[in-house]
Amino acid sequence: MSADPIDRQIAELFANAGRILLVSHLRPDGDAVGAVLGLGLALRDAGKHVQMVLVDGVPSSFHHLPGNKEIRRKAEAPWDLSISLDASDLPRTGWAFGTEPPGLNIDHHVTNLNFAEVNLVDPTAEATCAILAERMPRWGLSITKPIAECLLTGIIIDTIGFRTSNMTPRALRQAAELMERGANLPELYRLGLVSKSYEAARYWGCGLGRLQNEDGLLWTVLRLSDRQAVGYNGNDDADLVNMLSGVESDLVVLLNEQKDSKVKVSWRAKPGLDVSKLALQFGGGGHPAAAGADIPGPFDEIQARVLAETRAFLAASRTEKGKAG
Ligand SMILES: [Mn+2]
Repeated sequence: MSADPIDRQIAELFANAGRILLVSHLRPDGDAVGAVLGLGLALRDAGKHVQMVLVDGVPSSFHHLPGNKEIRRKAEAPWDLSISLDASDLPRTGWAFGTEPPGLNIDHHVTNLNFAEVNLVDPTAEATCAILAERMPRWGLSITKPIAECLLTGIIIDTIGFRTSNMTPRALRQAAELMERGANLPELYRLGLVSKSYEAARYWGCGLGRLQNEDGLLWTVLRLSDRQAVGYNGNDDADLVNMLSGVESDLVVLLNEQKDSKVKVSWRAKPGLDVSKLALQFGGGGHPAAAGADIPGPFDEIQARVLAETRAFLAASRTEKGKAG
């Protein structure tokens, strides 16, 4: 058994709850879907009544994951324990719990606000699913094949296929263990990360056609009209920003227009820059190498503000580096 007191605390929370609500963040990625399903299915196997909620539903690239059809967009009271997964603050969950803070918060974002009664936040973990893969056995939960498939998907997606700068041997060992439990790595990798629809490829084309390079700052925009023009059904960027992070640059910014006059901004940086600080300035959060924010307001105004702040951030970090070097 583990010596970490929080593991005992979490096992106790589970023991004392019959009805458990699990929620993750808006515009869910593979780590969000994988964490809700992985922990949700395990708690159900342990005899709990489980509700799994994603306010924006499950994106089509994760429709192959076991149990995904049971995920609802709205929570139904009552529940004895509510759990937030992979979300650094309460608004990020789409207020799925109402305004009450949840009982438990499990996350790996360095910007997490520790907003729950019990908080398990490990910024050294590559994915929330990696935290779960490591600790679920300590909480008395078994990782069956379907659960291993969900958790491995979260690790694959958040590490963009084991290649982000925060990768550790620990995550590779966890992935190996999940494979030993029956998860098919090449298949989950292909379905979750590589495979894209024709519409998604054309949607990329809209963003790629406008790509700008300002001395190492790479930026582009996706508009609502682009989605309509190419028939793309998602409300995300179809992973364009991750693709752009492979293009030579110091920093990548993608502005993605959303309904209800908001703009979803994503930053990607090469090692040595911490864009989570930039995202925090705009009310968002994330990791040093990958961060984002949802910013309300007119598109052009936000574009001007975000680009100005990002240019200033990059200039300041270059000056610092010049001094240090
Ligand atoms: Mn994550």
